[in-house]
Amino acid sequence: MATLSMEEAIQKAQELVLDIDEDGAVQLAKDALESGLDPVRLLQEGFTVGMRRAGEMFEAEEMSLPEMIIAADCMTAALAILEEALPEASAVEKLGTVVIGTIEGDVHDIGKTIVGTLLGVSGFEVHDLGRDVAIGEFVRMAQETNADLVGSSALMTTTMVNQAKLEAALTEAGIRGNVKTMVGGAAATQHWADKIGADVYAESATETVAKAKEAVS
Ligand code: B12
Repeated sequence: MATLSMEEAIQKAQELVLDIDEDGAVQLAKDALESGLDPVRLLQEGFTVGMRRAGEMFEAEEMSLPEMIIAADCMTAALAILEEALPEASAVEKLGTVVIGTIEGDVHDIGKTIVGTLLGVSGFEVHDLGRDVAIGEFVRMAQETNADLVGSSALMTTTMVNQAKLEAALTEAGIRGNVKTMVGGAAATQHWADKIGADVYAESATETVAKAKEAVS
């Protein structure tokens, strides 16, 4: 195998998602690791950018739903390989406890999983509730784990309203003062976070880690 450069790998990751080539995506992930490339950059600048482009193509009716499903499978398969190469948290001391999930009604979980994984390897104790998570489940888990941070992901305009409902539910349960909330996913913005009173908005997994550290410090 010829050694890959970071730029080549990023470019190839974007193309493979759009070509819906799962075997190619898996091979690229393996080759990139063998070449000693940064798995986080490959995820963020390569596969994620390709997935976003897939969404634009779907919206423009240049990609069908079944193709979008396979594109997502390509990214998930590559993620499974790259995840293993993420460095283990070096901090002996736990930075804080995070409850994270994709909000009720929404099944998009690739980005949320990357965020949860990166928070975990950065020293947070992460409770990933999965996707289409009932608002009450976020609240129950936050209470049970005495969470410092509660993060929700929303990718659709129809489901982002549930992030606002989560804010209200945490307040109603009397624990909003004890936790910081984080919102993300393609539907969320800084403006949305400000509007619903969420403490943190982040656009990417690395930005989430930086802001989560800041929020608990
Ligand atoms: C892949 C995908 C799917 C896959 C999901 C597979 C899976 N397991 O997740 C499948 C094919 C199943 C799917 C289904 C649907 N989808 Co879809 N999908 C996408 C697509 C193309 C990419 C999403 C993705 O994985 N991106 C890559 C990840 C890595 O990026 P990310 O999620 O943004 O995450 C990053 C950041 O946002 C941030 N982040 C993420 N979560 C969090 C959480 C916190 C707390 C923080 C701080 C940060 C953070 O960090 C992440 C890493 O950097 C998007 C397009 C887009 N622009 O997002 C459409 C998109 C979201 N889907 C869309 C639609 C309409 C649907 C369907 C309704 C289609 C249908 N007709 O059935 C269904 C929805 C079903 C449901 N109830 O949820 C629309 C939503 C439109 C809207 N504005 O509401 C989009 C925008 C496509 C489009 N342009 O039309 N989809």
